[in-house]
Amino acid sequence: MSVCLISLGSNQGDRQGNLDAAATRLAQHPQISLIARSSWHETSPVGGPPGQSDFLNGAVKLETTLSPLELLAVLQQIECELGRLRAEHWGPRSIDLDLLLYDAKVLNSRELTLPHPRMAWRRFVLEPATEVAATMLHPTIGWTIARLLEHLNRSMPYVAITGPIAAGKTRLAERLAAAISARLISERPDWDHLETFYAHPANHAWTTELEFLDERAGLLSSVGWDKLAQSHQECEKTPRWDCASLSHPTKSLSHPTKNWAVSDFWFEQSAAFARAWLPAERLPEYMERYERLRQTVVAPRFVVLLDAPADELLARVCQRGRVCERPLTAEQLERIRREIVEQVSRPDAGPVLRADTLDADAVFTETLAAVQATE
Ligand code: PH2
Ligand code: MG
Ligand code: MG
Repeated sequence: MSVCLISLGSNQGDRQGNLDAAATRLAQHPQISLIARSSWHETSPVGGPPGQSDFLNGAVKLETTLSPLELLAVLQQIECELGRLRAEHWGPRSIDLDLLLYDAKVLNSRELTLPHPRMAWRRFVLEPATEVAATMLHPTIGWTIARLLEHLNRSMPYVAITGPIAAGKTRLAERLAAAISARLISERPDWDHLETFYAHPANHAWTTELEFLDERAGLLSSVGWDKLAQSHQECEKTPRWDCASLSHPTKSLSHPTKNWAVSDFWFEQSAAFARAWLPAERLPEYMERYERLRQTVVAPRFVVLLDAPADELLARVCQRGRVCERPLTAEQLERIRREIVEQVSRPDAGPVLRADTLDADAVFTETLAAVQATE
């Protein structure tokens, strides 16, 4: 028997009737036994077209002898029987059944991604899920469902954007900051130093990596964020989102988002760059300093990983024409890319939105929806 966690959502027709009917049909399936059912939560729509009605969301925990794909087929069958028409992406639906967790299975296939790729920062998923599966583990993040929800509640309203060189981190950070009136935390590399470094990486890696590390630690020092946290809590009392402006992402949002911060780097990416550039014998000394500084920086609510193949990165490096970056090779870019992907895959990285797409608009929309889902 496998233990599974399912989320349910409805914002069309008889919402409560739809959720009840879906839960009943699951319970009646010969190869499924329902273990627990959450209460139904009224939630604001996240993402999708403007003017959608509020959702009713819930979660169920079940045991089954069905395989992941068989269970997915059962969920789709029930959606279909309850009148789900697949139309617009993130559009209104009479019923949506999402497979969040199947034991501790990790799967990336065309039909199914496990765990559900967006579950870790969605309040409308985690609040009901905590009622039925507080102690279930998210297999890649390594946190329980209850801890993921606690992280949403306790972390600063802060998004860190990471990725290899020329992935588009600064562009996304600026665009997001403008859309939600967030404070932009931007690193300002010393281009002259970088030019010397890229010309002879072996000679200058130590000072360069320490400069990046210290600058990031300074920018993210938890000193000064306490006041921000307070004003954010006060803001919670006022309406959260201006839905009209959300559907036009170029307009800025008026409300609580003014307390968000966005950085065009992630503190932990320093360790990935250090592994890529430093000689192995200097790494322990670097890591000692890194671990000490890590205790002093603010942790993001979630990280956005911008990824692209090395040859695409190289093309963009050439295109943007920074003199200092000319010596960079595809091999070096690939090494950095690999180390960053490895870093975000570590259990202590917290929730990560992976954006493997080259479509900047799609990544922006996805990131904006993620910010909204945490609120
Ligand atoms: N589902 C979505 C997109 N947005 N918002 C809320 N509040 N509840 C949902 O279930 C939901 C959503 C995609 O499935
Ligand atoms: Mg869904
Ligand atoms: Mg779905």
